[in-house]
Formats: sequence, structure tokens, C-alpha cells
Amino acid sequence: MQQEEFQEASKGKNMMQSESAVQEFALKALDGFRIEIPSWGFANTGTRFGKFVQAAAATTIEEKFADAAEVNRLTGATPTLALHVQWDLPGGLKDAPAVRELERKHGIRAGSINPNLFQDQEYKYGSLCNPSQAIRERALSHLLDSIAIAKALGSRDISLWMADGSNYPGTQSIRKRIGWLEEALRTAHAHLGANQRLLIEYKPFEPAFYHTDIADWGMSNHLARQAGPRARVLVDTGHHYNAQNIEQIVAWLLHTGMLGGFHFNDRRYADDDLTLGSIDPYQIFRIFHEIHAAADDGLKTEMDIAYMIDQSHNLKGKIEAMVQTVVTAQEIYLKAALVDRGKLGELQQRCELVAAEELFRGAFWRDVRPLTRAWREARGLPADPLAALQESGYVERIGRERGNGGSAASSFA
Ligand code: RM4
Ligand code: MN
Ligand code: MN
Repeated sequence: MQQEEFQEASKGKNMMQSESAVQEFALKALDGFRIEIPSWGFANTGTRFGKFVQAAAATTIEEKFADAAEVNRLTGATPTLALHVQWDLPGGLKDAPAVRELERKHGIRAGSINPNLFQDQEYKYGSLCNPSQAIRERALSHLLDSIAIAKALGSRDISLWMADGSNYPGTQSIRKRIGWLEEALRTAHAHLGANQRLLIEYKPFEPAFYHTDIADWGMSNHLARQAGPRARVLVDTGHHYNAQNIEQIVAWLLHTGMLGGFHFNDRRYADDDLTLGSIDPYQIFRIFHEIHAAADDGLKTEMDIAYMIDQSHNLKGKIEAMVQTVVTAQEIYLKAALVDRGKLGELQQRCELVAAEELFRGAFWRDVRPLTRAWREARGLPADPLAALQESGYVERIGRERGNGGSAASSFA
């Protein structure tokens, strides 16, 4: 939804007496909500202890595009597919025309481009932060290739996550590595096209267990500012310590104009990559509230936030899990959109704590499913996407055709 339209609709919401005004507001809010799905969410994945393969898992980029198209057909909210260069474009830039062809065939656009700086043997001691200059250069050249691929595909965002770090105290110079990273990201930024962005993801630990080179949002924020004006912070909801207040981080990033986007997932312990809202939907609600509040206050950032899913569907069916996630995201986004922020502001101002919290909590508990259903019906989409998936027989069909159940297909690809 355009910023102005959203604000207009928000004003309407504060005076929403009638059901039809609520419905109209909800339709607009849902029209404006798009979420990107990850190619790796359709592939066989697992834990470091093993993998349970699924017959319907995708092993080729063509299959990932087909699955993404099915999710978009059912939900109407996922027009783009995030790609990982090494898993999806192993031939690099020369694979781009084939991806363009898949875009046309399946009606799905390539979304954010993810460099892969964590799988090659050379990266044992780091990629952009490796003490070896030759390995740093190799990593940088992969990052530049990823930017070129994004340009060829018309993708706006390059989202960077690195596994770099160390496992034991005293074994690496933390500050030298900061310097190498700053330099590499400045160079990468200089190669961005006019409309491209560099999103910098952080994560406190794993695979490194003593220090991680980009461990939190402060480090991402610093690096983004050093890199240049089109670098932003990427918040993966699973990449925080347990007690951390993620919505406060989001509020700060909104306030300072540094929020680039999200990798949504849920977790109970660490980077569990469980499906969104499965453990703590209230947290996602609080995050969306900050975003809606910033939009209501006229912050010109709403349209620049990339909503992306980054999950690993080890046990749930891949496509089922993806559809369930998109539906959940829409519901929570809408609940947060429906907070009466005019009234909430007054209660906050008067420090009416219980009334403010009850208003906030009340919006979370509101059952918005009749509204999401009305939106689907109005937009010619299946009223119940999960039921429609089951009725379609898609998963059984691709399971028969692909028959990947017997092969322990390699991770993610
Ligand atoms: C990381 C992070 C990245 C993802 C890799 C595979 O934990 O979330 O976004 O690309 O996993
Ligand atoms: Mn992520
Ligand atoms: Mn992660």
C-alpha cells in the first residue's frame, strides 16, 4: 500500500464504527502486504544431526519456481522468490537468463539475491574477514558477482549473511576483521545499481561460538552506514538472544531510517527457523505494530521494508508450511494494522497503563480470520488456502513426479 493511502486508511480506522469500514480498511491493508518466500524453504533441509527427506521437496530451481507459483496462487501475497546464488545459480551470472525464463513461465519474480559465503572449504576461518587476503578477495568477488546477478534479474536487494567468526578467545583479531569488513562492504556498495540495496544481516552465534563478526544490530548498523547510503540492516527474528526486545530494535531502526527488511521465522531457543508465529505470535504482532505506528506517524519508510520468510521446514510439508506461514503473517499484520493508534496515543500520553495495554492486547486477540477470508473472496483467491492446497492434490502429484523421498538430496539445493 502506498504511504499516503495507508495513512488515509489508518485515519478511517480510528473512526471505524461500522463493520463495513473495518472491512474496507482490512482489504486495503492486505492489498499492501506482500511477503517474499525463500527458494530454500522448498528444499530438503535438516539439522546437523541428519535430514528427513520429503518426496515433494524441490531439488531444482525450476521446481522451486513451480512451488512458489503454487503458494502465490493460493495466497496472492508472494510474487517474489528469494534466491541463494550457490544453490540456485551455481553457474553465476550465466544462469540469469534461465532464471528470467522461469520467471516468465511461472509468473514469479526473482526476489532478493543471497550470496553464499559460508560453504566453501576456503571459508573455514572466514570469508570477507578471513586473515588471508586471497580468500577475502575471493569472497568479495563472489559478493560482486551476486550484485551483478541481482542487476541482471532486476532484483533490488542483495541480502548478506556471513558465518564469519571464531571459536576460541585470542585466536583472531576482532578489530582487524572489522576493518576488512568495512572495506569489503564499501567496495560492494560502490558496485550497486541506482535502485539496489545491500541488506546486512546479523546473528549472535552459530556457526561461530566465541565471536561472530556481525553479531548484532549495532554492528550491522555501523557497517551499513560505513558501506554507503543504500545499505540497511536486515532483522532475522531468530537471530537474537532470548530475552532481547526485538520490537525495540525495530523501532530504533525505523526511527533512524536504517531498517531494510526482515527474515521472518520463529524460535524457542536460538536460530530454530520454525514457522512464523508458531511459538510467539505476540512478538510478531509487536513488531508489526511498530511498523504501522511509524507509518501512521508519517515516517517514509513503510514501502522500503522487505518482508521475507527465512525458515527451514524440516518436519512440516514444505508447501503446506509456506502457505501456513503466509496466512499467519497476513493475520498478524492485519491485527497490528487494526490497533487504534489514535486512542492508544492518548492513553500513552495520560499514562493509563492498564487501559493502553488492554487496547493493545485486545487488538492481538481479535479474530481477524473473517476479514482475511473476505479479502481472499474479494480478490478471487481461495477462501481457505490450506484446504485449497489439500484439495488441489499438488503435493501428492509433485511427490509422485519428483520422488525425492528415497534420496538424501543435498541440503537446500
Ligand atoms: C542463516 C541466515 C541466513 C540464511 C542462512 C542459510 O542462519 O538466517 O539468512 O541465508 O542461515
Ligand atoms: Mn536469515
Ligand atoms: Mn538464520
